[in-house]
Amino acid sequence: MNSNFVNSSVLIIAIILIGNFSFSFAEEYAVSIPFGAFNPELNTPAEVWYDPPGLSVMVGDKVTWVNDDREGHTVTSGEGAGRFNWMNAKSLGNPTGLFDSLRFLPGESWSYVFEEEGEFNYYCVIHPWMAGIIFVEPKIPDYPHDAAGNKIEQFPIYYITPDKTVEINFSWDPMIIKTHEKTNFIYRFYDAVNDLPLRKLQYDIAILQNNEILYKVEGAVSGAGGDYRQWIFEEPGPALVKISNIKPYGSVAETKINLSDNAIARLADFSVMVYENSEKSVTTDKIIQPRQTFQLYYEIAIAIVVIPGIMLLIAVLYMKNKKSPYPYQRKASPV
Ligand SMILES: [Cu+2]
Repeated sequence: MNSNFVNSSVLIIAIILIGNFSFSFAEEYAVSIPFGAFNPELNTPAEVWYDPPGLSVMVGDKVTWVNDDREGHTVTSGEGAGRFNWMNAKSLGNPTGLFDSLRFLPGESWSYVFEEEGEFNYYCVIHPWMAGIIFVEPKIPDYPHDAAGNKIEQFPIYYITPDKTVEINFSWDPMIIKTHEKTNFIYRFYDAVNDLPLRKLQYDIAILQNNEILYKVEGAVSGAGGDYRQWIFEEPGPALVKISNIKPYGSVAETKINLSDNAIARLADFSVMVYENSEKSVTTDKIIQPRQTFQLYYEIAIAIVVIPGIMLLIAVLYMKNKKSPYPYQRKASPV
């Protein structure tokens, strides 16, 4: 083995390691421009204009479009014309100016890094029927955090109420909250002075989002001094779990501290962030399917075979009824 080879191997390994290190938080995706995308006709060999036509990525991810067709294409942010609008010369598409690959040839590719969340339509300015969409979702931290994105260093959270009487241990599971998925809010109450579990307590718990109370109930703990609530969020965005009005349940709380006086300052707000669950959100209605050959044949088949068949059946039944003017008499005759 010569030293040149060894040196270049080391260099390559170093590049790979550095590369992996610096890109470890961003994913890379590929979108193919399939053969036939240049052809706007219904029997185009392209199943989709861009493959996949809709793609979900996260902020910071890189998407590379590869031209597998036989003509040059562009990836231009904005709304395409649609096949039929283009055919009627009504539209050539509307670029937004956010990104534009300009024309790239068969075998070539073009990349773009999405730095903002949102939905980004794109199309080809040369063939304005070609359209695709990229859904860019916020980067989800892999650690527990509040609604502002602040990292929670100690989880469960140890929180002491403003009146310094009650400590609440509060956590949620799973740690990253997503829409359409069960979240458990788990909490325990402790005597903040003596660090003993508080049993026989009652409290109010509410879940709020977008200035709306999603859930509110009066809870009570006994036994282990803990409780939990299960919730499924429908909408992404910041949410708040409010525990308030903590007071003894019944006459006496099993504690050395006095919880019988004013409970107004005995409260806690825990903010959380709810993320869009991309696996469960339906985006298929936004996905464009160019190839309609099969569907067209199917519709023609209905027109040629099924409709005349039904008409024939109706005609036969009608004739049958005409032939028997006295159906009730005939039915009665065998007696
Ligand atoms: Cu094109």
